[in-house]
Amino acid sequence: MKAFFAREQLLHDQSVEFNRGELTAPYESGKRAEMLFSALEAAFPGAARDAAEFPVSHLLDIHDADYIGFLQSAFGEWIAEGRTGDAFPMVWPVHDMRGEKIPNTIVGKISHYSFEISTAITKHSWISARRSAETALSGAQELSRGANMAFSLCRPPGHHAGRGYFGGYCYLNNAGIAAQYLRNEGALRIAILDVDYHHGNGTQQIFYDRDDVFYVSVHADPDTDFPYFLGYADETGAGKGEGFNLNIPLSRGAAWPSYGEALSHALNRIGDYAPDALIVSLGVDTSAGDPLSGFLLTRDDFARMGAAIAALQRQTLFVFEGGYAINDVGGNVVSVLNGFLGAAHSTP
Ligand code: Q9C
Ligand code: ZN
Repeated sequence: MKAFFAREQLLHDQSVEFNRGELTAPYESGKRAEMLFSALEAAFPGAARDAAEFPVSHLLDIHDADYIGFLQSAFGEWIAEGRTGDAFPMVWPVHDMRGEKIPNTIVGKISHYSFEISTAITKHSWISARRSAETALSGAQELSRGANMAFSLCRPPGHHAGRGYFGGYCYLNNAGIAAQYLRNEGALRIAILDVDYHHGNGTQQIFYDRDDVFYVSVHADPDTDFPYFLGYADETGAGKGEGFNLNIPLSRGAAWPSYGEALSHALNRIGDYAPDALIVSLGVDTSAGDPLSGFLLTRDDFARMGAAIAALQRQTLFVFEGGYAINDVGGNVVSVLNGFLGAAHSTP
C-alpha cells in the first residue's frame, strides 16, 4: 500500500471557528493530519510517498474557473482592503435574493463563493487545498498505474466543496477531482462511496446529472445535521444521472447494526453498478466520541467497514475527509485499511 501526503497541507491554519454560537479552536486542524500521518508510518512502514504535482487543469475539470481564480486571490484581496485575520464569509443570498450576483468587493465575493460560517480563507488555504487535491490525484495516478489500492491523506478535506463554493472545511473536491482523473485515464464508471458522518453535498452536486460517476453516501440525516440543505433520500440524480445518486441518511445514535446494514446496501448497489474503480471518501467522524458527530462506530467497526469494502474487489482509492477526535483518527483509519488489506489478502 502507498499512502500519499504533502507537507504543505499543514500550512492552512484557521485562527478560530464559529460553531454553535461560540468561538472555538478549529476542529479541522493540521494536528489531526500530522497525527494521522504518524499513525500510518507506524502501522505501514515505508508506505508514505510525497504527493506529486499536477497541472491546474485537473482542478478546472471539476471546479468553475472563476471559483479557482477566487480561491487563489481571495486572501490577498482581503488584506488589500485593510483587513487583518482570516477572511470569513458573513452574508448569504438566501431564497429569492440575487444569488447569481458576484459583488465586486471581497466581502461580497467570499459570500458568493461559500455556504456557511465555520470555514474561512486563510493565508495558506490555497496552497494547502491545492496540495490536498494533488494528494488525491497522486492516489488516483497510482490506481491508473495498476495498483489495487492507495490511501490519500488529504487535508483540508473536500466533499463539501461544490463546483463553485467552499464550506464545511473544504475548498477543492478531492474525491471528485480524483474520480475525473480516472475517467480521463480511460475508466468508464467510477463509484464514490462517502462514509463521512456528513453528507458530501459538493460531490453530489458535481456529479448529480452524470451516469459515469455513481455517488453513494451513508451519513447523518440532514434534518438534524450539517449540511442541512442536501443529502435527503429522495435526491436520486437528474437527467442522465437519474438513479446514479444514492443517499442513505441515518438517525443520530446509529451504531454498527444499523450502520453496517446501510453500508451493505450501499455496497450492493455499487456492486450492481460494476465500477472500474471505487473512491472512498473516508471520514472517520462516525466514531463514537467524535466531537462533531452522533454515530457510535468503534475501532473494530472500522475494520469491518474496510473488510466490507474489500469484498467488492474493485481498485480502491481511500481519500481522507473528516474525523475530529484527534487521538482516535489515526487508529480508526489504520483499522479501515487493515480491515481492507486483511480481507483482500484472504481472497484467492
Ligand atoms: N454544529 C467534514 O467533516 N460545522 N466537515 C458543523 C455543526 C461544519 C464537517 C456545525 C462541519 C463540517 C469534512
Ligand atoms: Zn464530516
